[in-house]
Amino acid sequence: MKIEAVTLREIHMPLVHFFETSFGRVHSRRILLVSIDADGVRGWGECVAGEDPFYSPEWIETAWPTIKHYLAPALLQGEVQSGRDCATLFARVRSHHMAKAALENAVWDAEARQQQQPLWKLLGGSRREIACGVSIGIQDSPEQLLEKIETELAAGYRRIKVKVKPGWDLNVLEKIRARWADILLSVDANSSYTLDQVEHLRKFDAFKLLMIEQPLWNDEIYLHARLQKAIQTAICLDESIRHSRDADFALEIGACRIINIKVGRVGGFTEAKKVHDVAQRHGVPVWCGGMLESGVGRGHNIALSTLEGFRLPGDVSASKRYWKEDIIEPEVEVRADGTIPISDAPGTGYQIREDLVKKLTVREETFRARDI
Ligand code: OSB
Ligand code: MG
Repeated sequence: MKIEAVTLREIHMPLVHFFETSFGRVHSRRILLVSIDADGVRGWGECVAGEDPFYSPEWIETAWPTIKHYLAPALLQGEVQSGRDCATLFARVRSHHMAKAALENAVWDAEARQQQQPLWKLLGGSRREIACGVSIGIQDSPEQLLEKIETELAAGYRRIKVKVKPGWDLNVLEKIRARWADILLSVDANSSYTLDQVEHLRKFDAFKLLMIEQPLWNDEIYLHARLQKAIQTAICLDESIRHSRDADFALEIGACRIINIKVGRVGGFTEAKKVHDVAQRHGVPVWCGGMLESGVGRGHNIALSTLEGFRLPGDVSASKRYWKEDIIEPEVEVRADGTIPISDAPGTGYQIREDLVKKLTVREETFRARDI
């Protein structure tokens, strides 16, 4: 594979509805897209770093220069045969997983298009449809949350996840369970509790949740094992799992019973597959997390979710829940039974609307092999 150019673009896309987690509310996304040109095909990747360093230390303003000064030059100078080679090439740069994933995934994307193969097959997937859940942020009122849940259930989604934080937790769960006693329900705390709140967290057990996602510190695994021993509800780790060694450690010490895989958080498809494999070895289910992606990242999440171990519905939902108009064609649609069918088309099966991307672009920079 001869990689001729790497292009970074920042696009702005307002969300249809704001999204609020324990660390803040976002109304509009600044999305960093990466494209690579190689042997006459173009591969796309999305950097899922946020507008702020609140979910993890990375944000859009660290990703851009990290790609510009380190990762893109490494890719343009290196001998890359496939997406699999990228992780080694980027290893000298510590962390910056979301920046690395954007580039690595663009290479996988290009490789799939070049080989006229579906990306999901290249990744080793087997599922012909994937199960979808939704992540619903903190709302202005519990009534607004119930309305949202009602809409998503009517659309067919198979699992409802609600964001929680101290002050927006047991009170809303009571209201949800009073109305829907049996739905598949989980919560995501995004690290908003501490271990001295174990008595409070034990009260979540009454609501028969599928899981509680990342209750404690974003950079902590051991104390989650202490918490998991003290509560019945299965813990799912998100922020804490940065790579497959974290996953192995967490499962060995019993820090969680489920793992959320986000390809950006772990640094690309290669590492995401490794996390998946570790979980499989431990007999633990994984599911695909979301980062409010545009169609580029969404298409990649769908491909990843076809791997066998993705046994629980992911935060992979329809484009229209986020965007008035997505940058892919067709948009991601979810069927009435809460699934997305997997296409046999080459690449992701979704085409990038380059005209629309161009219209939404607020900054753009291209790096070429000959400039280095
Ligand atoms: O913790 O899963 C999370 C969005 C931004 C940052 C962190 C998280 C989320 C979500 C959104 O839950 C999932 C989605 O893309 O719908
Ligand atoms: Mg989460």
